[in-house]
Amino acid sequence: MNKYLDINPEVKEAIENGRPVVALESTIISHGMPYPQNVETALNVEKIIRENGAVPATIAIIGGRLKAGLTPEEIEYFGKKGPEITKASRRDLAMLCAKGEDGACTVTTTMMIANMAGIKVFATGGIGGVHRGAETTMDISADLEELAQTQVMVICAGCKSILDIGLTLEYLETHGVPVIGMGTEDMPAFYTSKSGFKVDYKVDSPAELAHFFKTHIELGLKGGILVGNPIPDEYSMDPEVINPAIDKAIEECNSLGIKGKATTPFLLAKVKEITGGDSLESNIRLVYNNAKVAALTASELCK
Ligand code: PSU
Ligand code: MN
Repeated sequence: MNKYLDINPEVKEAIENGRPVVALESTIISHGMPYPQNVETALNVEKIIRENGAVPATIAIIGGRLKAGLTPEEIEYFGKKGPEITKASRRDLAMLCAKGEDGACTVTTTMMIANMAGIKVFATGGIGGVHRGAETTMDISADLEELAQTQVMVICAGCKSILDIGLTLEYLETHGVPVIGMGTEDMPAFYTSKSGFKVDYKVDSPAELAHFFKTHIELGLKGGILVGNPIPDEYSMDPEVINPAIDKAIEECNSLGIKGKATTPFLLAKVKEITGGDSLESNIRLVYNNAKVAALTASELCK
């Protein structure tokens, strides 16, 4: 085992006995939602995963140790410290371990650490992707590169239209990452169930998804797969409300000259500010929905 990795006892026991485990990220806790809703959501997500037959493993870096599985106290710590904790992508991993510091794991580092621990299924809200205007800024999330090289299934509610969803799908195609729709042929757009872009394949159940992923693994294909699980209708937002809010957030981001790793957290916070609590409620609900599908899929994968 990697000498920097700590797997929490319950998670370890599950992995060793071939029982289902679902990885969860910590950037969504410390950078994606305000306190205390972030802690409440993270704990509820773990509960939903248990109720659906799997063991949750929230992933983070604490004092330079890579943690697969956090205690409720550690989740509280990440939620309370919030954006003060370094947002950790692939490039940050070695330095955080070398210095013995904390890091909030993005989709990228969660995939990396899940893979080190032997966890194959990961649930989150949204992934990073190709930003609008990337033709000139070259702002493309490391999440896409990680999907291209690490064999973990990521279940999300699609990408937010803070990104260029069409270009994000083109990038994934180039890198050979299959994009699967859970019960849909449309790539979901996070707050809404349809982006207007097609996924590569549609599946209709966690069993079908697990069968597909098992085949991907048995073929020895190196990268991950991306699953777009649409937000339930009752929680989806009105495009006429969310789209102008996103446009306004991007405008502000550009005029303030915000760049690099600060871009995504700024846009997420701005959209929330403009739409009030509505987008936060939708965000929380879609994460719950992804957690359930992930737990059921992980269970099927273990059969
Ligand atoms: N998109 C969301 N919510 C999030 C993120 C993205 O809708 O919380 C977070 C995830 O942790 C994701 C990261 O991996 O932002 C991507 O950041 P960047 O675009 O800087 O790669
Ligand atoms: Mn970026």
